[in-house]
Amino acid sequence: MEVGRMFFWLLILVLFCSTSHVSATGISDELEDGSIDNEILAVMWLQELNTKLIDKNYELAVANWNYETNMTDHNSVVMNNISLELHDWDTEVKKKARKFNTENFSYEIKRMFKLLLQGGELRNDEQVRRYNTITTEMLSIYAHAKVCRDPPSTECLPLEPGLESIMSDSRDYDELLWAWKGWRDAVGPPIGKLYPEYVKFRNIAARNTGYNDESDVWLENYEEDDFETVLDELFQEIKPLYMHLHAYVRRKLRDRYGDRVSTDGPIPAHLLGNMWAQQWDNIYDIVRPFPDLESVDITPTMREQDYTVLQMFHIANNFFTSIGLTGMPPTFWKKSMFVKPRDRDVVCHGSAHDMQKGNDVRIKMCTQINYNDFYTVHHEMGHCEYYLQYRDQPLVFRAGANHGFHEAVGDTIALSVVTPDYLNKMGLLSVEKFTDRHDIDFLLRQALVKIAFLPFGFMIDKWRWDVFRGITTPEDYNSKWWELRTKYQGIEAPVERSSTDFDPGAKYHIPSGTPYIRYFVSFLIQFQFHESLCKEKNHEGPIHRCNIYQSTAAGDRLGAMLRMGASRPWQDAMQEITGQRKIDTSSIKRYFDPLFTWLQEQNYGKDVGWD
Ligand code: KAF
Ligand code: ZN
Repeated sequence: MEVGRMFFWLLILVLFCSTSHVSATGISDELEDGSIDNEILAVMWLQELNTKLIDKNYELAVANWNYETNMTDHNSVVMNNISLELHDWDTEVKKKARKFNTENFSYEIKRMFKLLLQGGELRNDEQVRRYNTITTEMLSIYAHAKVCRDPPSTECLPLEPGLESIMSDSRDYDELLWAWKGWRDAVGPPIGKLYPEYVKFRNIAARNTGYNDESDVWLENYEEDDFETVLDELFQEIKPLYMHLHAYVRRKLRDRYGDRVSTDGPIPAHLLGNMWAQQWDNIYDIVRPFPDLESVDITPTMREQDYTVLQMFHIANNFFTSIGLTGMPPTFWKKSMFVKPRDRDVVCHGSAHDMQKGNDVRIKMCTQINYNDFYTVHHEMGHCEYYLQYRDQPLVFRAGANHGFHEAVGDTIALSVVTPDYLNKMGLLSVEKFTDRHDIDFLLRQALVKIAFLPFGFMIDKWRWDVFRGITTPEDYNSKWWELRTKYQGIEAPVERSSTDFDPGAKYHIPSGTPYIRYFVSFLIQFQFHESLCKEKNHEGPIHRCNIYQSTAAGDRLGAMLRMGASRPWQDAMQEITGQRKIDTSSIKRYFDPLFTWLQEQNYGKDVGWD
C-alpha cells in the first residue's frame, strides 16, 4: 500500500473512533438531521451501504425475476415479503442518510446522497402491504387476460401471441374492432377499479418526502427546471412532420376502408396495425409509396431462412461486440428467458434485468421471429449493455444518465441495424442499387416507427401527471385519456367509450407503473446519438444511410458515455457523446428531411390535421 493511501485510512480510523454516535454498523437515531458534516465518515457509511445493498437488491431482483417468469401465488408471496423487508431497511437507510449535512462535501459524494434520497416513501407497513397487493394484482390482470371468440368457437386469445398478431396482420375492419375492444373490455375495468388507490399511495409516498405529488418525483429524474415546457417546445418542433405523416396515412387507410375513415378527422384507433396505435409499421404494406420496390420488411426473409430466436439474440450481440462493446456474458445466455414457456404464466412484455451482482444481466421476452422482435431484441440488449458498462460504478450511480438514455441505447444501435446496408451484409435484404425512391420507401417505414410514436410517447405521462396532481379525477380518467389521444395523435375510439371503461389500463406501462416520457425523450436523443456516432465513424452522406457496424471509434464514444452511468447530470453525458447539452430535434429532422419534403408534395392541396 502506498504511503499516502495508508495515511488516508489511518486518518479515517482516528476520525471514526472519535465520533461517539457512530458505529461501523450504524448511525445513532438520536442525532439530528443534518448534524454530521464529516465527509470521511460519509464515505465509509456509503461504502458499507453499497456492500449491503448489493446483497439485498440481489435477493429482490431474483424474487422479482422468479415471479415475472413464473407467476404463481407462491412466487408472488415470496417477492412481496422480500419487498416489504427491503422497504423497511430502505426507510432506515434514508433516515440515516438525512443525518448528514452534505453542503460542503465533494461533488461526487453530494450527488450520491442526492440520488439516494430521491423518491417517495411509504411509512406505514399496512400501506406498503396494500400497495404491493394492488400493483401485483394489476400486473396479474394484464398478464392473465384473454379474449374469447364468439360461440361456437371456444378459442380464447392472450395479448401475446394472439391479439397483437390480429392487430398487426388483419385487414378486416370488424375483426380488428373485436380484438381492440375485447382487450380493453378484458383488462380496462378491473385495472380501473384499483387505479385510484394506486394513485393515492404514490402520492402519499411522494408527500411524505416533501414532494407536491408523484408527478414531481417522475420529473425529477430529468434534473431540469421546467422540463415540461422544454418537452412542449420539442413536441411543437416535430409536429409538422407528424401531421403530414398522419394526413398521408389517413388517405391510404381511406383507400382501403372507405368512408369509415374520414378525409379530415381523426383516424379510428384500431386501423393502424397496433393495439395502441403507437407505431404504425405493421401497415407499411397499405401505405407503401412504391409497391414495385423490394420490401424492406425482413420478416418473410427471416422465416424463409429458418431464423431461430437464439440467432436473433446472437446477431444483436455480434453488433455490440463489433463496435468494441461488451458481449453478453455466459450467465446471460443461461438465465435469460427468450421465448414464452408453454407450461406457466409469465409477464410477456419485454424487459432487461440487472441482478446487480457480478455480470448477471438477463432479458425476458416472448420473442417471435419477425422484424419487430428483431428490433426489440436490440432494444433490450441495449439496457443490458448499459448495465455491463456501468457496473464498476457505486450502486447509486448504476442507472441511466436519465431514464430516456437507458431506453435509447439499443435503439441507437438499431438505427444502424435497420439500414439496407447492414441488412444486405447480413443476407436479410438484397437491394443492389439504392435510388431516391428506395430512400423514401425506407424513410416512410422508419417514420411509421419513429415519428408515429412521438405524440403517443408524449401524451401518456401528460395524462398521468394530471392524474397524480388531482387535476384529472377518476370519473374523468377515460374521457381525458381520449381527449389527449385525439389532441396529440389525431386518433379516435372506434366505438363509444364511457367512464366505466379504463382504456389507459390496456397499455402495459399503466398497470406496471412504469413512467413513459422516457420513450419520448429516447426517440429524440437516439437520433442525436446516431448522428454523432456517425461523425465519429467519418460517415459521409445522409445520416439515415449511416451504419456504425464494426466502427470501434463509434463504440468507444458510446462506451465512454455509458460507463458514466448516473454519476453526472445527463447534460454531461449528452456532452460526452454529442458535444451538446440539450435535447435537440434537429438530428431527427435531418434524418427524415427527404421524406418530409416528399410528404408535403403528396399532401399538397389535401387535408392536413384533424380539427
Ligand atoms: C420503445 C422502443 C420501440 C418501440 C416501443 C417502445 C416503447 C415501449 C413500448 O410501449 O413497448 N417499449 C417497451 O416497453 C420495451 C420494454 C422496456 O425495455 O422498455 C422495459 C419496460 C419495463 C419493463 C418492466 C419494468 C419496467 C419497465 N424496460 C426495461 O426493461 C428497463 C427500463 C429501465 C432500465 C433498464 C431496463
Ligand atoms: Zn426499454
